[in-house]
This record gives sequence, structure tokens and C-alpha cells, in this order.
Amino acid sequence: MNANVFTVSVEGFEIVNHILTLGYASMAAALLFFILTKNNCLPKYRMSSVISVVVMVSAFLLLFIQKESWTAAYAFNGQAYALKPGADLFTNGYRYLNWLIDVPMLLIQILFVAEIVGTERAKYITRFSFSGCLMIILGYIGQFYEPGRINENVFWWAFWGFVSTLFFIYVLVLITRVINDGKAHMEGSPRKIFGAILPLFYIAWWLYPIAYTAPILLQAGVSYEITIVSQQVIYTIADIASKVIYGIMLTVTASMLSEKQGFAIA
Ligand code: RET
Repeated sequence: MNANVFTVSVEGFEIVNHILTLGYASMAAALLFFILTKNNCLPKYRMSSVISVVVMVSAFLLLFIQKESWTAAYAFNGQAYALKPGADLFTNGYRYLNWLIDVPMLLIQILFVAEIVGTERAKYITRFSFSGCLMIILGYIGQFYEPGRINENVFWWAFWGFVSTLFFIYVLVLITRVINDGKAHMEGSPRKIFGAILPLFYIAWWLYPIAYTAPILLQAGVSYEITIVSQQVIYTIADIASKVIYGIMLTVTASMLSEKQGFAIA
């Protein structure tokens, strides 16, 4: 591995810096949105907003730390940004631990708007938590062996990524069922917005394994810089879509459903 592997251009360094800042600023702004709109719907739907608040706080902190980790790892050497001697390496590890909180939360929150209740809800909570957490923990193990990192081992990186994907597919099967069941109880505009969560979910959640895989491009001769910058950009877009946009769509659906049931905002 040559020394260039640990150098990024001014543009690359700044793009990552900016995108991570956009990430945590979006979480802070959306945090206020979810707090302020929590009472715009019937009490039975409000747990969805409460969960969004929990997700926003943990994502805000994580993306802030992620940006600090980026700026602490590199220093400008007059031409480009090079890894600082003695500094901690930049790591995505914090992200995975944040997902360990957020993935079960995001999967559970939709149950309240889909009006899945009783034992059915309890069953989904168990399945979502189990498969969501395993998906993340296995990916966390795999990311230590990412191509281009100090402990690079393509076999183990691919192995843990693959096993994690099996749990991901199970999550996709479950969420498809939840969204279709929820939609079946709705009509008109809420049905349309709630139904649109399915394509959003498929696009946003697939971005994570795509970003996990990005460093393999190093083996095809793509530079360290392109792979690391694209990985951070993809993760941040995925974060904004899967937490903020998703949460807003659930909030809007819940307030429309409440209005149809005669609820008026005070
Ligand atoms: C990993 C490892 C490689 C294989 C797969 C993965 C899936 C990750 C996903 C993460 C979703 C995170 C969300 C976070 C929001 O806070 C772990 C990258 C399939 C789907 C939604």
C-alpha cells in the first residue's frame, strides 16, 4: 500500500467536510420539526414522532463525531490533505453503532402509523430488532477489513457483508408486508404518501450496502480519494433519506389520517 492511499485533494477533503456538516445540520433541523409537529395527529400515532426525535438526537451526535474524526485525521501539507502522523485513523465504526440504535427505531416507528397493533405489533418489533441488529453487527465486524484500510482482508470483508445482507433481505420482506398492510387500511392522499415510503425505503436502504462495497473500486484502480469521498456522500444521502424524509412522510401521513378521523389541530 503506497503513501498516496492516505492523501486526499483539497476538493475531496472539503466535500467530505461539507457533506458531513450538511448531515448533522439536517438532523438538528429535523429534530425541531419532529418536536414541533408531534401533536398534529391523534395520540395513537405520536410514538412515530417520539421515535424520530430519538433517531435525530443520536444521528446528530454521530454525524458530528464523524466530521470531527475526518478533520482530526488529516492535515494540509501545502498541496493536499495527508493523514497526520500519530493521528487516529478516520473510521466509519461510529456509524454502525448509531445504526444499531436507529435501525430498530426506524423499523418500529412505522408500525404506529400503519396501525399494526397487539400481538402482531409485538411480533414485528421482535423480528425487526433481531434481524436489524444482526445485520448491523455483522457489517460492523466486516468494515474492519475494508479494502484500503490498515487491516484489509477482502475475504472477511465480503464474507461478513454477505451474511449481513441475508438479514437485510429479511428486513426488506418484513417492511414490504408492513407497508402493504398499512396501505390496505388507508385511502386517498394518506394512502399515496404512505405507499411512496416503499420505493423511498428500497432506494435509501440499499445505498448503505452500496457504500459498504465502494472501497472494492480500489482493486479496479480507482483512487483512494474517489472511493472514500463517494462512500461518505452516499452514506449521508442515505441518512437524510432514511431518517429525515422517511420521518416527515410518516408525520404527514399520520396528520392526514387524524384529520380524516375528525382530529383538528388546536
Ligand atoms: C451493511 C453491511 C453490508 C451489507 C448490508 C449492510 C446494510 C446496512 C443497512 C443500514 C441501514 C442503516 C440505516 C440507518 C439509519 O439510521 C451493514 C452496510 C446489507 C441497510 C437505515
